[in-house]
Amino acid sequence: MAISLYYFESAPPARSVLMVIAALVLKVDLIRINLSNKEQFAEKFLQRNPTHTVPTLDDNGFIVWYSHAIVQYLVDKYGRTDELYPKSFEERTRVNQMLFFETSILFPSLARAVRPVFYDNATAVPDNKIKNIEASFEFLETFLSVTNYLASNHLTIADICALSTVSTMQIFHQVNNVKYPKLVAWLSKLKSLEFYNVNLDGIQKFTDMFMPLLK
Ligand SMILES: N[C@@H](CCC(=O)N[C@@H](CS)C(=O)NCC(=O)O)C(=O)O
Repeated sequence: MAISLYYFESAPPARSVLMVIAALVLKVDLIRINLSNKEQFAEKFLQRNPTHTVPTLDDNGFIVWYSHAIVQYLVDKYGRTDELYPKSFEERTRVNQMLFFETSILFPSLARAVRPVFYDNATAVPDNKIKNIEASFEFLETFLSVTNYLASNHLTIADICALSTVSTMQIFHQVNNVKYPKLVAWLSKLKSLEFYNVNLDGIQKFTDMFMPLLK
């Protein structure tokens, strides 16, 4: 049996896992769950993940859902080194801290911005949602003035999870170079890495779905 990832390329959390898989050079079977067709509610998928979200990983029958838990698991189990998710207690805590920031502040500021457009017929991202995104950018800029990457001076899974979210925000709201020079530099450094290629298809599909809805 193999490792399977249930994904939808437009979903940023799924793209975080795709990028970590690419960074680890793992062989994983990709199973597309088309959220636009509500395939996540199929009984077979709900048995694997009752919360009906992508990404969901099936490693020879061991099921993990929630992108942050999946990337932690993949590096712990399959990483040739622990660099992306260090085992040292303090370093790992710093990475976990940033993963919690990603899941509780950064990603929700994206989700809350796009929801009115996708689901409530809004034709622009509401100003207060843009303000939340800007607040997230300010946090990221502050983190990056302490260390070169979000959780340490080297790349970790925290950077990759944040990258999928920020690169999606950039579709409709650019990161200002003057206000956030460190964040802009971090983005361009990460986008030059080889694993970033697997993010591009999803960014394009998200753009194709989202931008025509704006006036
Ligand atoms: N915190 C979760 C979020 C996953 C999530 O919300 N995925 C969305 C797509 S971005 C989804 O699958 N939505 C389908 C649904 O809720 O039915 C993670 O990191 O995996």
